[in-house]
Amino acid sequence: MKNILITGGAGFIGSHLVRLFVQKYPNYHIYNLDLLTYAGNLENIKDIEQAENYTFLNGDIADKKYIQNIFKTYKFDAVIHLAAESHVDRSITNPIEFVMTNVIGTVNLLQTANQNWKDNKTAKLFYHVSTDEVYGSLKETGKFTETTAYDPHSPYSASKASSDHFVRAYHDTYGMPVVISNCSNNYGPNQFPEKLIPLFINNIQQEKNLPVYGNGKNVRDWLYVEDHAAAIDLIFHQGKIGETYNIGGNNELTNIELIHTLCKLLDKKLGRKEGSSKKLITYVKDRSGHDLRYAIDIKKIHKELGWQPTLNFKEGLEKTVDWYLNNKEWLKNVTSGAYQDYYKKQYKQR
Ligand code: NAD
Ligand code: TDX
Repeated sequence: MKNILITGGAGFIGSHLVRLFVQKYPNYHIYNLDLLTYAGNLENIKDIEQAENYTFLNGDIADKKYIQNIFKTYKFDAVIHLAAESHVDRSITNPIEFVMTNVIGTVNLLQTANQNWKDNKTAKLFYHVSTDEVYGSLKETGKFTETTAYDPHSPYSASKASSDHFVRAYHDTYGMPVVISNCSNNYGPNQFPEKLIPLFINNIQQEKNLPVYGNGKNVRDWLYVEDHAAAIDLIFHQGKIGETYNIGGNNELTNIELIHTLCKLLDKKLGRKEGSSKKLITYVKDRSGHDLRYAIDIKKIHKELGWQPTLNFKEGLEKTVDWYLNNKEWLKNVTSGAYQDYYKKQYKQR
């Protein structure tokens, strides 16, 4: 029996990972620690909440006393750390929150794990889940590898870069058994509708404008969320201590290409005339510090661990759209209340 702490398991990627681990590993006990911020939602993991090998813990990763207590009580063998503030636009208006959770929270977890594991590090692991945004922005060619120099531009990516550095510092200084992965843009069910794909699915349904930042030519490399969870599973079990693995979808698209595909698909699914959703596209003021292009070289994880994406973008996008259309209640719940204020503030000057 292994006791595994997964942080951020009520969020988008975390909920898919918690489900995978609870169902696939009955001999692990999964402790899901989440503060349930605006982005955390227990509905995301409702189907597994009664499982015998699952416990939900409601707390803040930056709360020193709380984290010390749960480490003492549950004697974790491993941590898979996903809890974070994750939206770039919010980091531009509220950078301190990103420092508190992404930097202080991560160091607090590292420090507590290190204290608790210092006499016996055998079979322990601190797995830090990070992003490709730490590498900065690419021009038209080239891809991020594990040795690309860090060059973050947004408060979000700067906070994630900082947390990555602390994870490596704990490995180098204290011999903490760590592993890091840096992944490209995820999409799929349960993603909060502040991120491009679910935001636009929601707006198209409601026939609201689709606010495209700048000229729409920024490029992202999209990966279906379950493929990311599968990569984390593989790295957790077979990754080498102290190593970094890049994870990506081999699927680069300009935002406008993606948006056109999404519009066409939704016209079909909603039984609307072809071309009607496209009319909602509105070019708005660009995001400050907007990175032009992200692309991930997945050679290392492919060669060493045999991982590659399994879903192509067409299948993944269709599954995603179907999920949102079949879960209108979920979408309605998360877009009521505070979301309305966020939306007004974020998009009013654009
Ligand atoms: P998300 O915003 O959907 O979920 C984050 C979760 O963390 C939420 O459930 C929230 O309640 C929880 N949380 C926030 N602050 C907390 C705190 N102080 N203490 C405890 N819990 C807290 O994020 P996501 O998109 O699922 O991303 C998960 C992780 O993966 C993040 O670390 C992110 O940087 C990384 N990542 C995301 C993507 C992506 O495309 N979404 C890509 C690469 C890496
Ligand atoms: O309203 C919008 N209009 C728009 O044009 C929004 C919300 C986004 N965009 C653009 C900005 C980006 O070029 O779409 C692209 C994708 O934007 P986001 O969904 O905000 O994602 P991004 O900024 O690329 O970051 C994501 O990928 C890496 C996640 O939010 C991060 O958590 C992850 O680390």
